[in-house]
Amino acid sequence: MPQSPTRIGGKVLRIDRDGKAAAGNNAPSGFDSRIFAYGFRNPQGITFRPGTNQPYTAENGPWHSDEVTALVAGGNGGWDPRPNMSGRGACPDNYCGYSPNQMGAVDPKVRSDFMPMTDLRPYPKAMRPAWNN
Ligand SMILES: [Ca+2]
Repeated sequence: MPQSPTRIGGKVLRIDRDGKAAAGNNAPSGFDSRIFAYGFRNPQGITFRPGTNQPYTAENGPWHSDEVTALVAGGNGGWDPRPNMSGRGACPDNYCGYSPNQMGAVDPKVRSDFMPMTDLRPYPKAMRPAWNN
C-alpha cells in the first residue's frame, strides 16, 4: 500500500478544510492529489519547523530503524514491504515488513533480505531520514 498511487495507507495527506487536495502537494502523476508524501510504514507524529514550516514525521520501524524524515512535496519515504522487491523473495502472508525476522536489527550489507525503512535499491531518490536508529 505505501507505494500505491491511489490507496491512502502509508501516505501523508495535505488537504484543505473541505477535504480536497491542498495546492502545491506535487503528487506524482496518477497519484491521489491529496497525497503530499508517500512510502511510509507508520508516520505517527508530525511537526513543522519554525521559520520554514517544513513538515517532519516520526515513524517506528519493525524492531529497528525508527526514522524522522523531513518531508518534501511529492516525496517518497522508500518503504515497500511487498514480496519480490529488491532481491527479496516471498514472505509470510505476502508481507516482508518484518524481514528478516523480529529483533532483526541487522546490517543491510550483511543480509540481502533486510527490509530497510528507506529502501534506496528500488527508490534511489527516496527522502533520506534526517535521523534513524
Ligand atoms: Ca523512510
